[in-house]
Amino acid sequence: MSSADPSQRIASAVEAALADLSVAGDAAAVSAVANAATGKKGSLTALRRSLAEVDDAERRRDLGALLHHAMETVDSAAEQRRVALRRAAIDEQVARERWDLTETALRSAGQRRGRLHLVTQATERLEDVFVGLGFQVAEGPEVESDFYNFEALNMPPSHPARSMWDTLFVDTTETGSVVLRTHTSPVQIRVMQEWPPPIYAVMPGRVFRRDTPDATHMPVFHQIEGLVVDRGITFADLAGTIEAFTQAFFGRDFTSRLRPSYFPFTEPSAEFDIRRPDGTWIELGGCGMVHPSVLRAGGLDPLEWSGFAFGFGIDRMAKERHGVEDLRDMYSDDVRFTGQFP
Ligand code: FA5
Repeated sequence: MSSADPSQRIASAVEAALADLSVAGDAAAVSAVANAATGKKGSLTALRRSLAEVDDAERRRDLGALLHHAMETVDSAAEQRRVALRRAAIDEQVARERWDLTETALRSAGQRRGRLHLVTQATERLEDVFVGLGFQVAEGPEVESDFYNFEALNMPPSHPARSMWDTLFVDTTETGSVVLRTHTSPVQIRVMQEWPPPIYAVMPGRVFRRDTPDATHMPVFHQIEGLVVDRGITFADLAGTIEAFTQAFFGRDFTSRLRPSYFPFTEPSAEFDIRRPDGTWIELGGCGMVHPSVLRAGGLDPLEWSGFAFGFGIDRMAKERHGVEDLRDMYSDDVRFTGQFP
């Protein structure tokens, strides 16, 4: 060790590091100061390396202990500074986002205090659009039997298409006989069984799937089913209805397309996408001509009646309409998010 007074140099290095730490303004600055003292090329590390030059074994041991303590002092001061900065950042955020309900109540006295959820607003608007096109609104149960959710929709037990829906089963004595409905399509059967044709119906409601939440998926979400049964209904009626609906709901600068697809309960089947004004597409639902077996399950003669059906995801429609990037935001109940919408 070259200096005449190494313990003095250790003390000064610690003092300088502690002074710098006390004014370090963020985590990066704290790490830089700590590194300059105890890092690979740090001042204290250099002093420790030069201990080898001290001949007196006892003095070398004393200086080693002193250095060890000095490095610990700097590292622990750095950690304390990091904790203090984190705490200050949290305090600052809490102060910034403080929400005084008394102020809110006073400010909104005499004004509207709340609003319907974006998905409820979308559902009501969808109903309005379809009622305007001559449809009636129907509803069905959220807890369904296997018969309505699958079998009557042309999916007998062990049909591979059942795996298209990650089903949540209800625990009953007869395993697999009761499900949380995976789509609104079972309401097609219920409507056919109850209403004599011609049928022009939409059926909105909540559906359930074992889906992991992400920007476009929720395990609990909403669909609106459409069912038309009449004489001489063709695929052109389906395409025309979907285009008319797209423009009525999203505006004239949106358009729709149908892509060939497969659903066991429609034949032919298609996926329904809309094109946003920026030219990008998003899938909103499935549709097709009602399968003869499904008409029969609903008690109708497929030689006399034909029809089309569709099922759209309402949450995705609300997301598109309001330019929301992530479906999960719509369920976060965060006032900073909900407050943005009229
Ligand atoms: C069906 O559920 C069919 N029942 C639709 C149908 C009805 C086809 C009538 C033919 C005739 P699919 O699984 O593709 O199809 O879901 C329809 C729409 O629901 C999707 O396009 C999407 O908009 C929405 N959707 C599906 N899964 C989720 C989810 N986990 N979260 C949010 N929306 C979803």
